[in-house]
Amino acid sequence: MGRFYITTPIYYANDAPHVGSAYTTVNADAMARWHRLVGDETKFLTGTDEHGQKVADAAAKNHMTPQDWTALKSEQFKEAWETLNISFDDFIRTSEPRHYLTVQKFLTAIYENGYIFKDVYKGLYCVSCEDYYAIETSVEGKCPIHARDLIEMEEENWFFRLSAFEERLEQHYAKHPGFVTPETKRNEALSFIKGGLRDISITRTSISWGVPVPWDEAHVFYVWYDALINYLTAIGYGSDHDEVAKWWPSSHHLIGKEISRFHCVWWPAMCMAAGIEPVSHVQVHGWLLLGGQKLGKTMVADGAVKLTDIAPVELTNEFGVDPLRYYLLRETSLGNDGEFSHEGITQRYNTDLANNLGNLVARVATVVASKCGGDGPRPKVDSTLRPHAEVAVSETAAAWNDFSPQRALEATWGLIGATNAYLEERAPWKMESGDLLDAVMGDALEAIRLVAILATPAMPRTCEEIWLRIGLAGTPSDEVFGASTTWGQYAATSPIVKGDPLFPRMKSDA
Ligand code: ME8
Repeated sequence: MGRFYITTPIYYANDAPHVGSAYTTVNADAMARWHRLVGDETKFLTGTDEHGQKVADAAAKNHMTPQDWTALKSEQFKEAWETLNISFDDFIRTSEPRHYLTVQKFLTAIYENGYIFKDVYKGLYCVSCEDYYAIETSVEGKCPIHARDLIEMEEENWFFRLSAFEERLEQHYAKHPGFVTPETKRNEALSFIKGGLRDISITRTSISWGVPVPWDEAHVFYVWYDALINYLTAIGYGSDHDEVAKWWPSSHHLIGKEISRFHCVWWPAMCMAAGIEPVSHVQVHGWLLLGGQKLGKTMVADGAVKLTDIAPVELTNEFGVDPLRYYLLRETSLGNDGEFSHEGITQRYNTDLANNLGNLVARVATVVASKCGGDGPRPKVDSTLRPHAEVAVSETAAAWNDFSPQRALEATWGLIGATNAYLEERAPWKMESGDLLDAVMGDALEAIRLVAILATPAMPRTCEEIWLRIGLAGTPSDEVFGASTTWGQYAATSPIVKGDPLFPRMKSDA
């Protein structure tokens, strides 16, 4: 049994959640569920990033205090995640006292180690990114990500001596080849480091909504500097229930590619400066796009899309929770960008879920209920389906372990396809009741049992439903993976239930 600590970025509490934030959260959830399924001690953290100019502006615009505003917004995130059946173990809000304590302890350690100094900062700032841009990286004076005007800022700030960590970061990357995946993102981060690092301003006096700097109360920490530390707050860094030694060596940050510089360059350097090891792994993913652009709240604000078209709760009303989860995990390989569309979800739904999985469960249940006396027969030890099942189990497991939900689901759906083909060839619906028919149906039921275990991280409720329908007790998550996934264990404890279609077909113009 291993350990697995997975985190999502903490989402800005300036607006409502959307399908882009759901993308990361569903992926992290599926990975957490996979690790729980294989028996790993697992901790899954998500939360909201509540400080900074952007959140303070949103609160002011809505005539609320930042405290009341962020309380409201963090509830909206929690509600969305509950709707999507997200199994987080902890939800952190950066305005919580436990986070203030950790931030102040962690940054005081860096200060005392001599890596923080005072200087004047002048530069162009994007409030949407909460980040400075050099003139060269701006696009005609606008932010390259949000295409918004950059604001000129000049402040006396405390700085972090990032430049002192170039060599140590390079050494860390060399020593830990899997530190950042996929490799393209690792190479990008590494070449950024090799290009030379500039010291960074880490405090602000222009706003008061932030964590106060303990050695200079006129300043608050810059939002990114407090935000990154959330990953340590949740495991009790510096508190009397400190579990850093327990979780940090098995820690994984799942993040979108636009925040990789913060996580793959600044964050490991901050950890080194504070005297702790960096996080063990950063998994970078690509973007959901709409019309080729990064889908997000800025698009809603600019009127390019309605929030209801990209709000997770609206989408689950339209497609169902598990179909949306499936689509987000299956459609694009983690690391690449992918175009998001209602047509795309409908197509996946009709093909993979209604035609392949739903149809398999329905046809097996119908034949067993009408021709096998209702109870599912046992599988054959030497079934021709067995090698397909063995490949599916090992490839699905390898892919989940490798942070590749798309490949995992492809492998699981390979077994669904093989089982449908097996049934087509034998046409049990035309066979007479008897041993021959029982043998075919036992094999198909065993394949369905295995699919229900393998697809659990992606579609937990559907898999529980399938489990019940094929007459098994408990849930697929009660099983001990490995022991439960060897061929031949299907043994019903109750009669097969036909039930309504799991995925009624949708009109393709839905
Ligand atoms: O950046 N496609 O918060 P944020 C895929 N608070 N993922 C997307 C996406 C899209 N179109 N849009 C958003 C912040 N995401 C900081 C993080 S962490 C210490 C601080 C996901 O609300 C993706 O994971 O802007 C991205 O990195 C994150 O939401 C950004 O969320």
